[in-house]
Amino acid sequence: MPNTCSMGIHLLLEEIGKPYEVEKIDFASQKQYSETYKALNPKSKVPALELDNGEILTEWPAIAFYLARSNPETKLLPEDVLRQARVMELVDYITATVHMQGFTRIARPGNFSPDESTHEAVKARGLELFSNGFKIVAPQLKQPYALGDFSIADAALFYVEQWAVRRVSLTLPEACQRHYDAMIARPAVKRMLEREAAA
Ligand SMILES: N[C@@H](CCC(=O)N[C@@H](CS)C(=O)NCC(=O)O)C(=O)O
Repeated sequence: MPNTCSMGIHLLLEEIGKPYEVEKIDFASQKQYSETYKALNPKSKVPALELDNGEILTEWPAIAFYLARSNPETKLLPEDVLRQARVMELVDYITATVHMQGFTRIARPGNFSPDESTHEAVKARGLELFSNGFKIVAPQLKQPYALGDFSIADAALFYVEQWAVRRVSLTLPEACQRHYDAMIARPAVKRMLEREAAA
């Protein structure tokens, strides 16, 4: 689904540059809850990656880790184990906290409270958590990419920055804006965004 967290995985596939196929899971028609999709991914979430051997891999960090480790020539993960742990630390913070705790409250308040009268308050709390995430990440960012060299953490940071800029009109801290600008300039990011816009 364009403009969801799967754009980070879509971007990694573009960075790797090997042939892949995309199937749009249209949220407007609730395709994520269709029996066909649930047979592949009972969690009804994107992204899901079908491998050449037919296995289905889900969860953003697991998919990104798999893509990085199975394409070592692309250096999407550093070799040093501590640097690798630092990449996973940032990926986890973005996917589990900034996205799932912050942005999901804004996009899907019903997941946090069945009572519609509380939804504006849930969204406001989501915006606080989401924007606080950038404030926590910003001081640790290196240049030009989050941990110096480009890694899967940049694809994770990019998708939440894209939401901040395009979906909630949040002013990013300077270091995150600089990171976002560096990402937007990458040819693979441009290709991914063009493909998603056309989907
Ligand atoms: N923990 C999952 C979360 C994925 C997720 O929340 N995806 C959202 C899009 S950003 C989704 O598929 N939402 C569909 C729904 O909730 O109906 C991951 O890391 O991949």
